[in-house]
Amino acid sequence: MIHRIHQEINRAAKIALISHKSPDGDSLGSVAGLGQALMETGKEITLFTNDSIPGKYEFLAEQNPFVQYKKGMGKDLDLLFVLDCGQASRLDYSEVILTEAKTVINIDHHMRNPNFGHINWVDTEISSTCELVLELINALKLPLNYAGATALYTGIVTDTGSFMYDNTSPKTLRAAANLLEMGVDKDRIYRETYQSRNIREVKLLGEVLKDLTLLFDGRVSFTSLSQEILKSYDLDIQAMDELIDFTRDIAGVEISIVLKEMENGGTKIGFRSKSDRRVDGLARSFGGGGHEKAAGATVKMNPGETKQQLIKALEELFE
Ligand SMILES: [Mn+2]
Repeated sequence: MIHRIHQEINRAAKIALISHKSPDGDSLGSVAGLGQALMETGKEITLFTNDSIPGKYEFLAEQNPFVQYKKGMGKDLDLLFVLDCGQASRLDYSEVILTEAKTVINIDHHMRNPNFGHINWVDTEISSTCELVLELINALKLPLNYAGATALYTGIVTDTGSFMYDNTSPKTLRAAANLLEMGVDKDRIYRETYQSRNIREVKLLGEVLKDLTLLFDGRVSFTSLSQEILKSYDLDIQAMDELIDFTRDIAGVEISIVLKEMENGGTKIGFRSKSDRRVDGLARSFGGGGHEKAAGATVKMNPGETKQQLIKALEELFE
């Protein structure tokens, strides 16, 4: 696998990397991490995003030359890396780039990634795409600079819930330790990622939690965020991502679900689990996907209807 990727890199003059829509730390981190390492090879490298970068990752945007992808920009690419993208549709309007680039390499850690690339390196056991990318960088002996190391550390920290989730392995901690030895400023990463909340987000949290409901004998928590409330706090749908972790952490809760109303009236569903009950299958039955303990889906129904459908699906799960 690594040999084939190496061959493709050697053969290519123009290379790009792209993240998924609503980018998270792992998605931006893996694009920037591998991108920075490849930039050192002297080839022409472009780091694409296809969505706005959330404020908490602004520090990554300062250190890395991200470019918002527009249709046609992938036309003369020899090689495209799609990173942390569990399915092609997660590329949203940028999905067309898969046909623009000559060769596509898909590197990911999501369950049931359909291997949409010409070359596919999918490891569902690993903590994060960033950990996988670090493995690749080390195997190819590519140089990793400060910005690249910072980006990879950010992805590992965010995808492991700061090394709390069970996807954290001894290898993950060794990878993180290697990055710290390279001089990564972990304090700044924590401050930017977790400790730079907008006061409106915190106030919104207070209001939303008032309507938190527990179902299935307290084992499932539901919280909803309407467009109306988001607008009244002048926030967008990416606001308060941590709400779902907060409600997962209630004693007795096994699965937490957050329903966010989208501007088009549909619903973005987030799932988290802290028990053996997996949420990836649940997300898949609503057209989404993800990991055993963290998954998501987007549906056309409004949050009220979505909740009713989810309750039906959960009744089967808890039978
Ligand atoms: Mn990831």
